Amino acid sequence: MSVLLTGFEPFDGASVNPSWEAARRVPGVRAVQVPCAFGASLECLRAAVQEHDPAVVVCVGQAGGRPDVTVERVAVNLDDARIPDNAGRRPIDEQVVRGGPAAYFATLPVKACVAAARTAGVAASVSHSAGTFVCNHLFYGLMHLIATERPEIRGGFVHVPFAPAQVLDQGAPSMPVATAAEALTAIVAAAVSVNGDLRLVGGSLH
Ligand code: PCA
Repeated sequence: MSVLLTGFEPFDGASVNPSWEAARRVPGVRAVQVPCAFGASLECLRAAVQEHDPAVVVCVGQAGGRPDVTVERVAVNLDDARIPDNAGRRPIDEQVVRGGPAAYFATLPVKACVAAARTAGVAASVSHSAGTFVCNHLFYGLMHLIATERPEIRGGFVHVPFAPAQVLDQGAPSMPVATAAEALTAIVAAAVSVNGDLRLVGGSLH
Protein backbone atom coordinates (compact mmCIF):
# COMPACT_ATOMS: atom_id res chain seq x y z
CA MET A 1 0.00 0.00 0.00
CA SER A 2 1.37 3.40 -0.88
CA VAL A 3 1.65 5.87 1.97
CA LEU A 4 1.96 9.64 1.82
CA LEU A 5 3.32 11.51 4.83
CA THR A 6 3.41 15.28 5.07
CA GLY A 7 5.41 17.43 7.49
CA PHE A 8 5.39 21.20 7.95
CA GLU A 9 8.06 23.78 7.27
CA PRO A 10 9.27 25.71 10.37
CA PHE A 11 6.96 28.44 11.72
CA ASP A 12 6.74 30.98 14.53
CA GLY A 13 10.41 31.96 14.16
CA ALA A 14 11.77 28.40 14.54
CA SER A 15 14.56 27.07 12.32
CA VAL A 16 13.30 23.47 12.24
CA ASN A 17 9.98 21.73 12.41
CA PRO A 18 10.27 18.24 13.92
CA SER A 19 7.18 17.11 12.00
CA TRP A 20 9.09 17.35 8.72
CA GLU A 21 12.35 16.10 10.21
CA ALA A 22 10.56 13.00 11.52
CA ALA A 23 8.36 12.42 8.46
CA ARG A 24 11.30 12.45 6.07
CA ARG A 25 13.07 9.78 8.14
CA VAL A 26 10.26 7.21 7.79
CA PRO A 27 11.28 4.44 5.39
CA GLY A 28 9.15 3.26 2.48
CA VAL A 29 6.80 6.25 2.23
CA ARG A 30 6.50 9.40 0.14
CA ALA A 31 7.28 12.38 2.33
CA VAL A 32 6.28 15.88 1.25
CA GLN A 33 6.94 19.14 3.07
CA VAL A 34 4.00 21.54 3.13
CA PRO A 35 4.00 25.27 3.86
CA CYS A 36 2.74 26.46 7.23
CA ALA A 37 0.05 28.57 5.63
CA PHE A 38 -3.73 28.43 5.48
CA GLY A 39 -4.83 27.53 1.97
CA ALA A 40 -1.37 26.84 0.51
CA SER A 41 -0.83 23.83 2.78
CA LEU A 42 -4.02 22.27 1.46
CA GLU A 43 -3.19 23.00 -2.17
CA CYS A 44 0.16 21.31 -1.66
CA LEU A 45 -1.51 18.27 -0.05
CA ARG A 46 -4.07 18.02 -2.83
CA ALA A 47 -1.31 18.10 -5.47
CA ALA A 48 0.67 15.40 -3.62
CA VAL A 49 -2.42 13.16 -3.36
CA GLN A 50 -3.04 13.61 -7.07
CA GLU A 51 0.58 12.87 -7.96
CA HIS A 52 1.19 9.87 -5.67
CA ASP A 53 -2.31 8.36 -5.46
CA PRO A 54 -1.73 7.00 -1.92
CA ALA A 55 -3.87 4.48 -0.04
CA VAL A 56 -2.96 6.05 3.31
CA VAL A 57 -2.26 9.71 4.10
CA VAL A 58 -0.86 10.81 7.45
CA CYS A 59 -0.22 14.52 7.93
CA VAL A 60 2.19 15.39 10.73
CA GLY A 61 2.62 18.62 12.66
CA GLN A 62 4.46 19.99 15.66
CA ALA A 63 2.51 20.43 18.88
CA GLY A 64 4.88 22.39 21.08
CA GLY A 65 4.25 21.70 24.77
CA ARG A 66 2.82 18.22 24.39
CA PRO A 67 5.03 15.54 25.97
CA ASP A 68 4.12 12.65 23.68
CA VAL A 69 3.16 11.76 20.13
CA THR A 70 -0.56 12.37 19.70
CA VAL A 71 -2.78 10.69 17.15
CA GLU A 72 -5.60 13.10 16.38
CA ARG A 73 -9.15 11.86 16.17
CA VAL A 74 -11.19 14.99 15.29
CA ALA A 75 -10.72 17.77 12.73
CA VAL A 76 -13.01 20.81 13.14
CA ASN A 77 -14.25 23.22 10.48
CA LEU A 78 -12.61 26.22 12.13
CA ASP A 79 -9.64 28.46 11.44
CA ASP A 80 -8.84 30.59 14.49
CA ALA A 81 -5.18 31.58 14.48
CA ARG A 82 -3.29 32.53 17.63
CA ILE A 83 -0.38 33.80 15.51
CA PRO A 84 -0.01 34.70 11.81
CA ASP A 85 0.86 31.84 9.47
CA ASN A 86 4.01 31.97 7.32
CA ALA A 87 2.15 34.00 4.69
CA GLY A 88 1.10 36.59 7.30
CA ARG A 89 -2.54 35.47 7.42
CA ARG A 90 -4.38 35.25 10.69
CA PRO A 91 -7.96 34.10 10.17
CA ILE A 92 -10.31 34.41 13.13
CA ASP A 93 -13.54 32.41 13.38
CA GLU A 94 -13.47 31.34 9.71
CA GLN A 95 -14.51 28.00 8.29
CA VAL A 96 -11.94 25.74 6.62
CA VAL A 97 -14.59 24.75 4.06
CA ARG A 98 -17.57 27.07 3.83
CA GLY A 99 -20.72 25.05 4.51
CA GLY A 100 -18.74 21.89 5.34
CA PRO A 101 -19.67 19.66 8.27
CA ALA A 102 -18.63 20.89 11.73
CA ALA A 103 -16.12 18.07 12.10
CA TYR A 104 -14.65 14.92 10.63
CA PHE A 105 -13.14 11.92 12.36
CA ALA A 106 -9.81 10.51 11.23
CA THR A 107 -10.25 7.28 9.30
CA LEU A 108 -7.03 5.82 10.72
CA PRO A 109 -7.44 3.19 13.45
CA VAL A 110 -6.33 5.74 16.06
CA LYS A 111 -6.19 3.42 19.08
CA ALA A 112 -4.24 0.80 17.15
CA CYS A 113 -1.87 3.54 15.97
CA VAL A 114 -1.26 4.64 19.57
CA ALA A 115 -0.74 1.02 20.66
CA ALA A 116 1.76 0.50 17.83
CA ALA A 117 3.79 3.57 18.81
CA ARG A 118 3.85 2.41 22.44
CA THR A 119 4.92 -1.08 21.38
CA ALA A 120 7.81 0.60 19.55
CA GLY A 121 8.75 2.18 22.89
CA VAL A 122 7.50 5.71 22.22
CA ALA A 123 5.05 7.59 24.46
CA ALA A 124 1.82 8.22 22.55
CA SER A 125 -1.85 8.95 23.13
CA VAL A 126 -5.09 9.81 21.34
CA SER A 127 -5.93 13.51 21.14
CA HIS A 128 -9.37 14.98 20.59
CA SER A 129 -8.17 18.38 19.46
CA ALA A 130 -5.68 19.31 16.75
CA GLY A 131 -6.19 22.98 17.67
CA THR A 132 -7.53 25.63 15.29
CA PHE A 133 -4.32 26.68 13.50
CA VAL A 134 -2.78 25.35 10.27
CA CYS A 135 -2.51 21.73 11.48
CA ASN A 136 -6.25 21.41 12.07
CA HIS A 137 -6.82 23.26 8.78
CA LEU A 138 -4.76 20.69 6.86
CA PHE A 139 -6.33 17.79 8.76
CA TYR A 140 -9.87 19.04 8.06
CA GLY A 141 -9.01 19.68 4.42
CA LEU A 142 -7.61 16.15 4.10
CA MET A 143 -10.70 14.58 5.63
CA HIS A 144 -12.98 16.73 3.44
CA LEU A 145 -11.05 15.64 0.36
CA ILE A 146 -11.41 12.01 1.44
CA ALA A 147 -15.13 12.38 2.26
CA THR A 148 -16.02 14.14 -0.97
CA GLU A 149 -13.59 12.80 -3.58
CA ARG A 150 -11.34 9.98 -2.37
CA PRO A 151 -13.32 7.73 0.02
CA GLU A 152 -10.89 4.84 -0.44
CA ILE A 153 -8.05 6.73 1.28
CA ARG A 154 -7.36 6.18 4.98
CA GLY A 155 -6.31 9.48 6.47
CA GLY A 156 -5.43 11.21 9.68
CA PHE A 157 -3.10 13.50 11.55
CA VAL A 158 -0.32 13.02 14.10
CA HIS A 159 1.28 15.71 16.28
CA VAL A 160 4.86 15.36 17.51
CA PRO A 161 6.49 17.25 20.40
CA PHE A 162 9.22 19.90 20.09
CA ALA A 163 12.69 18.61 19.19
CA PRO A 164 15.16 18.97 22.10
CA ALA A 165 17.14 21.76 20.38
CA GLN A 166 14.01 23.95 20.27
CA VAL A 167 13.53 24.06 24.03
CA LEU A 168 17.01 24.12 25.55
CA ASP A 169 16.15 27.21 27.62
CA GLN A 170 12.41 26.70 28.03
CA GLY A 171 11.76 23.83 30.39
CA ALA A 172 9.26 22.43 27.90
CA PRO A 173 8.86 18.75 26.98
CA SER A 174 10.65 17.46 23.88
CA MET A 175 11.36 14.29 21.94
CA PRO A 176 14.32 13.44 19.69
CA VAL A 177 13.37 13.51 16.02
CA ALA A 178 14.62 9.92 15.57
CA THR A 179 12.22 8.78 18.30
CA ALA A 180 9.31 10.63 16.71
CA ALA A 181 10.26 8.99 13.38
CA GLU A 182 10.12 5.54 15.04
CA ALA A 183 6.63 6.34 16.30
CA LEU A 184 5.53 7.47 12.84
CA THR A 185 6.97 4.30 11.30
CA ALA A 186 4.94 2.17 13.73
CA ILE A 187 1.82 4.30 13.20
CA VAL A 188 2.07 3.94 9.44
CA ALA A 189 2.47 0.17 9.77
CA ALA A 190 -0.68 0.01 11.91
CA ALA A 191 -2.58 2.30 9.55
CA VAL A 192 -1.76 0.00 6.65
CA SER A 193 -2.41 -3.33 8.35
CA VAL A 194 -5.14 -2.94 10.99
CA ASN A 195 -8.74 -3.37 9.95
CA GLY A 196 -11.21 -1.92 12.42
CA ASP A 197 -9.71 -0.50 15.61
CA LEU A 198 -8.83 -1.65 19.11
CA ARG A 199 -11.45 -1.14 21.81
CA LEU A 200 -9.31 0.69 24.35
CA VAL A 201 -9.90 3.71 26.53
CA GLY A 202 -7.96 6.73 25.38
CA GLY A 203 -7.98 10.40 24.50
CA SER A 204 -7.53 13.83 26.00
CA LEU A 205 -8.38 17.43 25.17
CA HIS A 206 -5.11 18.83 26.61
N1 PCA B 1 2.14 22.93 13.93
C1 PCA B 1 1.12 23.94 13.81
C2 PCA B 1 1.10 24.31 12.36
C3 PCA B 1 2.32 23.73 11.77
C4 PCA B 1 2.85 22.82 12.79
O1 PCA B 1 3.82 22.07 12.65
C5 PCA B 1 -0.23 23.51 14.37
O2 PCA B 1 -0.28 22.68 15.30
O3 PCA B 1 -1.25 24.01 13.93
